[in-house]
Amino acid sequence: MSLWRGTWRKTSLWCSQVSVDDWRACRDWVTDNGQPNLQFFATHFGKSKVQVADCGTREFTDQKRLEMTVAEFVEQWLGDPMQEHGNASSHSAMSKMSLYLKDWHFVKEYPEYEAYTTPVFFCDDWLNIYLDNYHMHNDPNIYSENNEISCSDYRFVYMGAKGTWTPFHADVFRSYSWNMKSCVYNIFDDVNETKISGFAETIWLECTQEQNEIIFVPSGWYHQVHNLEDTISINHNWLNAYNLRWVWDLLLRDYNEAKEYIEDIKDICDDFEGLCQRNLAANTGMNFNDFLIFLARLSLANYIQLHYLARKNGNHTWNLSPIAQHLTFNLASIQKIALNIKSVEDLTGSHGFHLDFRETLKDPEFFKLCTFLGKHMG
Ligand SMILES: O=C(O)CCC(=O)C(=O)O
Repeated sequence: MSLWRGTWRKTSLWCSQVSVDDWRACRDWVTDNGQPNLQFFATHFGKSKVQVADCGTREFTDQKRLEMTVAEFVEQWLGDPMQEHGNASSHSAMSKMSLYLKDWHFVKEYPEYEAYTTPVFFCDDWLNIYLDNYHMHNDPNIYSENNEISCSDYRFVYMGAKGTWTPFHADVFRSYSWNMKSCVYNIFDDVNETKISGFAETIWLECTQEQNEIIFVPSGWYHQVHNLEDTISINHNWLNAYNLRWVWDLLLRDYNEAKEYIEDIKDICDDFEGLCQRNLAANTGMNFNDFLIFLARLSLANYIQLHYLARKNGNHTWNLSPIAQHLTFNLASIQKIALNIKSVEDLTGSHGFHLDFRETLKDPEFFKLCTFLGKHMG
């Protein structure tokens, strides 16, 4: 994997060997000689519909995506000499492709299977616990089945043969990501000054990720991945109090871009602001309203946990405990962003939002959100 960052940030990259011996993913998904156990996937999860990238065909900044079942994907992989040996020799159009199964919402689809447990460092994950209880989009006009599947959570499985790859990108919502390889290696591709402006001032990091190692990618770090061996990996994107600010900065930037892009139809548009927000949701994955409701529900959940802690430990020092400090920090971070949002003129004027706290408190999904938050706080 190679990572790029501007010189203005100080966060670092690390790999860690975690104890994964008890993960079903490490037992069931890998053969005794360390290869992906493709037959296991075809037999147990063959009917799942998945997104597969054709690594040989670029589409905008990503790769062309196809939809197929896991059984079809495995069949292509096993029947395709290019997938097996990393060099093309077949005549069919399909076999010239280098297919990479991506963004499979495996945990969402097979919750009972319990393929792995999220390592403790990555459990403070507001994005996925939120999406376990709510849809990201609050506006029914934005809701579409496909969209809801693609943003139903950010816990993914990837599978690809040697030679498959992921182009240079920064992650969705500028979230953190962690990535664990069951069997894999990564290395960096040809990215240079002609492709990325400011490249000369950047710092490049390059590493080979071995089997069972985890990589943490900080918010906003551009990276790309090349599989040097046949690979299965688990990837999560997540947000918490430490990187929320990145989301707001991204939303604001993308909103301004979306607005500028359709500025010329402003006068003939009945609901120009609504259109900007719909485009923002479609392109970035959430809009201002989605983000505000996310923040409001999480601040309330953090507040309730803090309140619960205060009542449980009635002494004067309860607020000095690490959990209380963490919850207070969470609330302070949300407040900081909320104040920043308030200061954006357009938003406060024309884009108020409404969340009924009384109704929220009665909502069983909100109760679950609070419970998850409490559980992850330890
Ligand atoms: O493993 C891959 O191919 C891509 C993973 C990635 O870039 C990510 O999780 O952000």
